[in-house]
Amino acid sequence: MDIEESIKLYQRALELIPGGVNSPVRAFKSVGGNPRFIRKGLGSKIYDVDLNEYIDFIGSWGPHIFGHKPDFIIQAIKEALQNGTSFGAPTEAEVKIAELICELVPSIKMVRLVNSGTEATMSAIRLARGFTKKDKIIKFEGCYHGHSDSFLIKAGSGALTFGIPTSPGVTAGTAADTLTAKFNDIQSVKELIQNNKGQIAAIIIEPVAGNMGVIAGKPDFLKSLREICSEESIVLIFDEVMTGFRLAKGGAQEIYGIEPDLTTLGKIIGGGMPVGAFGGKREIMSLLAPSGPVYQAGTLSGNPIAVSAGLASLEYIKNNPRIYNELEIKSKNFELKIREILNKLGKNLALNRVGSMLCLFFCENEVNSFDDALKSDTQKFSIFFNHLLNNGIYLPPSQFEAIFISTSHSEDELIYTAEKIEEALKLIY
Ligand code: KE4
Repeated sequence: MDIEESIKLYQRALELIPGGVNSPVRAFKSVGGNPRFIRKGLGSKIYDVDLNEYIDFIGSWGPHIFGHKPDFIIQAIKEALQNGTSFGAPTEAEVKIAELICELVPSIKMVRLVNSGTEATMSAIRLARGFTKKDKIIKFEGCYHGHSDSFLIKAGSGALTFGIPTSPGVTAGTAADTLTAKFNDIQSVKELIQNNKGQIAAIIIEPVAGNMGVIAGKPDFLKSLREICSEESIVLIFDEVMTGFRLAKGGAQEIYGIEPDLTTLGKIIGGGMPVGAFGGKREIMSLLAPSGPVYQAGTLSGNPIAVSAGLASLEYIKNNPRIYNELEIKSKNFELKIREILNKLGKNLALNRVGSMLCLFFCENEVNSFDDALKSDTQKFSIFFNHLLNNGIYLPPSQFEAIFISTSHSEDELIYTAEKIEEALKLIY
């Protein structure tokens, strides 16, 4: 596969952009080789600057549940562009998307738009601290909530991929206020609460973790978390930046039937443009400036072009809820194909799937926790990744990410991908 132009661009990028990329996980560091510079995407495909074609299972890390360049999103952006790009003043579109988010996610009674998932989670934590007048937070090892200081403690995603789950530059004071528990281990949460009685403002969790590979929160674990937070006056925050509108129109909380106090959103609500949001109980949200004292702001928050893409995305979801059934059938069939291959090879690798998010771990037995995920053989994953890449299949370049299936992936593409997965596994084992 000729990747000459990508190589040249990477060399130029490395001169001026740290690591040659604007987000670390894009650099292919853990899988080796030259990142592909992408020129365009259409449906389930992306094309690099050497015009190589790939079936895309990253989908821009989650936003593209409908695949690249869906007509209804492009049309919405074109229409919004006729009126200009940004006003720094309220617009009708922001009211419409707020109404839609609150309609689709009933636990959200009020919502504030921001520009990324990081801004959403960072602001939600500040709000929870302002509401409870307590300082500490609990997060879970392997969960990733963006790159604000409070969360770069034993974080997942790129931080985990590069072996820097706790980042330099995070002060001891900040780190002291972030306690880490074990995912799916309610005892570890109870111990932290016992040892920090009355000091914990919030517990933030990905109800289905997508940043240490894919690991579902166990229903009884999440239910206990809800109960404990209610008993201890701790704000329960579901970070649904990835799972929101991905797993169901109401996100993971709809599937589990659990109502968090606050929810953070991103990715799909921007339809590929930079939009994040956080929302939840009215008595908490109303503490936000200018209605309350907890400050939060943003020049481009609610940007009309970005919101137009998000609005089109959510309106499509509202009008076509059957997409989740279709995605479930498509994703389950894909999972079964891979399980058949693993059975044929006699390899009991862990394959986790929730809806259209899945991950094949290069370790035997089950993966239900961060410690389990760490047992994965990242060398084997690298061989797997590169075999697929060289056969025109673009997976997340890390064992600790999620594969996303979209409405635009065809049955033939999934069959082809399964065939290449079988080839790669035969190379490895
Ligand atoms: P952003 O700031 O990247 O928009 O969102 C941060 C974030 C928050 N919460 C969850 C559950 C997330 O998954 C993310 C971001 N996800 C990663 C992919 N695993 C972003 C990819 C990247 O860092 O380039």
